[in-house]
Amino acid sequence: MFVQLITLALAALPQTLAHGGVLSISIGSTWYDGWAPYNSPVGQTSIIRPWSTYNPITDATDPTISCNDDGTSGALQLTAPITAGEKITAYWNQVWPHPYGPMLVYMAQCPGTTCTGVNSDTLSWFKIDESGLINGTVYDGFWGDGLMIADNSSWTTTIPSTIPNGPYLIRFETIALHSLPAQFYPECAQLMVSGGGSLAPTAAELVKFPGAYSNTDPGLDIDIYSNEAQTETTYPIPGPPLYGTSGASSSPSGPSSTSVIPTTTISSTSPSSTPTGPTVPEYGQCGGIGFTGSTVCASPYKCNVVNPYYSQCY
Ligand SMILES: *[C@@H]1O[C@H](CO)[C@@H](O)[C@H](O)[C@H]1NC(C)=O
Ligand SMILES: *[C@@H]1O[C@H](CO)[C@@H](O)[C@H](O)[C@H]1NC(C)=O
Ligand SMILES: [Cu+2]
Repeated sequence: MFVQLITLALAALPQTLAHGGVLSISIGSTWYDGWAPYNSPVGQTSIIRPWSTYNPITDATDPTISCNDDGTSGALQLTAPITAGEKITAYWNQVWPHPYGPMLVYMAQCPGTTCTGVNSDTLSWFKIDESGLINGTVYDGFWGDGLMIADNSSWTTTIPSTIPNGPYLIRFETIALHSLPAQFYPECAQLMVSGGGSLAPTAAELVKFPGAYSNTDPGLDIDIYSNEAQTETTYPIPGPPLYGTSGASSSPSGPSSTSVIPTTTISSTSPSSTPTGPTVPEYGQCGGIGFTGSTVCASPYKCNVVNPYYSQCY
């Protein structure tokens, strides 16, 4: 009997260890302890919104998909100050177990003067960072999730320097594709942004959670172990276009268009000229540290910096 119980306990353990979430955050040299989902919520103080389970969300329309909970703030909810243009790092469980799938970071501005008391399901989110299939094939390639694991199971992103000042939620998400349905692991934190700009997200860049994803999206309904996956080298990252890439910058060659091209967009040097080398298809890699391939995107796509290791055509 005793042996059986131990066996049961050991059998149950890996399931818990196989999942998790964002356990802490750092901004510059300031460390913020996270929410502890398996402790009593009473007395917990964190900039991270309460979240309730290490288990993944597998239904893209689940009401908990905004922040892995019912959307409410904590009783003693904290907010971290951050300057637009500053970096913020989220830390997952060590070592994060799922290397296949994309990393995504969203923000949502809250109405009024604070996000405390604002349900995350009511907000409009824009994507500030994403990393999908970095190289190789869908079947055995290197993904954003793998980069997160390689970087101490953490993800560092930069608050866009152009977003308006105010209270925001930031939503860090890792999506795991090793089984279907896809597994969503989102957690959120409250920020107060200062030193920002005046480039509001466009309507095309804003989404709701739930709403942004469907389990039938090409990037979610994907069998990475299929025969096709073994030759597929592009991957459509779920969700809306990145903040700053649609709207203002889509009106080409207007008299003042150069002044509104966001800093995260690298225009190819001569967008309308015939490329001299091989071109990179939509969602293909076109730059990044250590990248030696073509940096010319097939028309009409542009090369966008996703992170220092990865630029992508879209
Ligand atoms: C894929 O990208 C990662 C991260 O940049 C790099 O470490 C790895 O060597 C690359 N692999 C190939 C086959 O290019
Ligand atoms: C790696 O992450 C842990 C938190 O999971 C943190 O305590 C540690 O300082 C990090 N190490 C480095 C080198 O950043
Ligand atoms: Cu898991």
